[in-house]
Amino acid sequence: MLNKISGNILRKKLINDDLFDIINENIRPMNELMAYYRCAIMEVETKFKVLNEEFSLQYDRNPIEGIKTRLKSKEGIVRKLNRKDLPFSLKSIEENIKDVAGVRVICSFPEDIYMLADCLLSQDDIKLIEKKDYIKNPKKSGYRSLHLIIEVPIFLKNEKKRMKVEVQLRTIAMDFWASLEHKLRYKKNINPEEAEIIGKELLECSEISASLDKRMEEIRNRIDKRLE
Ligand code: 0O2
Repeated sequence: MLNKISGNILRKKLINDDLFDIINENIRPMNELMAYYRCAIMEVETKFKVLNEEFSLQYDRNPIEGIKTRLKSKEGIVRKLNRKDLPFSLKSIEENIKDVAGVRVICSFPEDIYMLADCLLSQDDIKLIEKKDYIKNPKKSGYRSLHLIIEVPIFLKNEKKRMKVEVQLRTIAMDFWASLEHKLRYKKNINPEEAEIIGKELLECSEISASLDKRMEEIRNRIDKRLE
């Protein structure tokens, strides 16, 4: 009963114009920042679509099988700031959270990953911030992908803003593996022993899948040579 009364008093004290001002002051800039990240995703996605189109015209093949994009949720951003013990501010998000905007490019062959990364990074409006090559140096789990953190400009009414975007480039096989492994990572009801056994099996699968990628690429190159 006392809890209910004090709850009601607190509610009356909190729900006033000041509270709405606080919410508006903070929500609006956050929504604006998220919109800028969405624009940056569109810019990067278009760049890859243009490259795919050019290859399709010049070489009669598409190096890109698919592009997936995602904007990190506000909850995800807050959790990451908290995990890394970083300040909760828009400045801190822009400076420290490099994967708010994510673009995943799925290719058929490993060589295409490096070719596309080189093409993107040679564009004069793109700045490379960080590169992690989990194909040459796979993670302990067996995870493979090429990660690039880039900065891309977006052009607003009165200003140009440079936004960070995380680009993950991987083959269809690497993507297939990562989505299954991701399920294991986030399944809460698998006991540790079972998770270890599945983890070992997934590691083995990642090696089989990498060697399949390599063999398929060699076959593709042999076919291409014959057609020359
Ligand atoms: P989501 O929902 O996929 O975005 P950092 O961002 O640099 O502070 P970290 O861990 O060093 O953190 O980044 P890293 O390892 O370069 O890349 C993180 C992202 O890569 C993950 O995003 C996954 O998408 C992917 N990734 C990295 N390692 C693995 C792995 O072992 N298995 C799978 N399936 N994916 C992996 P998030 O943050 O997990 O979430």
